[in-house]
Amino acid sequence: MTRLQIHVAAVLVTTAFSVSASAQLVHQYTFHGTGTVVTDSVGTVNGVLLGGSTLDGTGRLELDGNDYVEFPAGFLGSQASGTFEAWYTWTDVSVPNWPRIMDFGNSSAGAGAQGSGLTYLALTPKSVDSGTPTAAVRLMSTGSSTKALAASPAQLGVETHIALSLDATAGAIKLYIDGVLQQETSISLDLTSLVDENNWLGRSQFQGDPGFEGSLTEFRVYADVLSEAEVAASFAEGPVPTFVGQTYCSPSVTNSTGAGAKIFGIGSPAATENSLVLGARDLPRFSFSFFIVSSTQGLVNQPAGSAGVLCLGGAIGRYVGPGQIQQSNLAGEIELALDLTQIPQPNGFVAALPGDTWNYQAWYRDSSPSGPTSNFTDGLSVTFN
Ligand SMILES: [Ca+2]
Ligand SMILES: [Ca+2]
Repeated sequence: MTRLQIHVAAVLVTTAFSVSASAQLVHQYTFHGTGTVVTDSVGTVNGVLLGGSTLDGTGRLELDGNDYVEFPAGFLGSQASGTFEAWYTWTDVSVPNWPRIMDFGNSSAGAGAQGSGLTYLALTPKSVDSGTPTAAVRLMSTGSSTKALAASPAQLGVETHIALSLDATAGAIKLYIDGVLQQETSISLDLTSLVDENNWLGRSQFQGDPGFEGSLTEFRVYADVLSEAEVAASFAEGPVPTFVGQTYCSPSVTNSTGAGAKIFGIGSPAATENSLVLGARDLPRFSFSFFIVSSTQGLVNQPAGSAGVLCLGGAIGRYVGPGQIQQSNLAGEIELALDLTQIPQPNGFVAALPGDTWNYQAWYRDSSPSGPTSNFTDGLSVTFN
């Protein structure tokens, strides 16, 4: 399988995905699914989403400043060392000090409540110490915290990888940003000294700290210390992809497989990142297929003798350039990495701009008892930012 197919498979079946077979990944939260249960796709420790936010099926968790994820007390068990990594996007334009990406520990106010932090293992996009992303670790309730500071301020609105390792044997914490080691700081105690009573994403043990405003794409916990190379590889491989856009015109008309074919988008809705991949599944095996696109939605039943429904209107472009018409694979899937600067339209190519909405479908060949026919997936509407 290609890397994309592995990613897509991981998304579709919500299985674990990790770059390093040797690293002991013990918990992984990709934020796929819907509702308020944050599912552990490797271990069995689910979290619950509090504060009003709900998972929306995209694989990206939006936090509005008072939303947070709570994991059960005793999360870390007897683990002495470990690595914690997250992909986060911070969007708080007031750029306050000390919002938390994660904060595992306990507070003076007890279970479930913010007070004064007693012990904690925390990651923030900005500390007062440096104005940069910071790991702050305090493993006993007296004395000061141990910190590892990033070299540069967080970039607002940019997805960032942050990782913290605590090595009990070496007696050190390390902070990484986007796969690059920022600072190593000595520490004397290990994770068994942490009182992991309040284990939160997006919320601080301290009453006075701001909530986290932005989004989380993935959070992972390892039972061992990732090497610098492993952290760099994890950053390079990236999180399990996020679904992009909203499907509509669903379900599609059933085809010869007995199911209706489905379209999906993965990657980023940021026009400037130009990293949207379209996929279609539940196609007949080895059928010719291509994607179509329009800025307008429509609803035309059985156009030109097709068995399906055309869910686009207005000017409709077709992805039929070199390499774009495809034959579905054994699993009945196709995928196409789009060039958002080259959206085909009847009068030439146009570029996707922030604020634009484009609608997609896939058309495909199929067979029926009465002979060859064609069909369509459901529709996907993507608003770019
Ligand atoms: Ca995710
Ligand atoms: Ca809220």
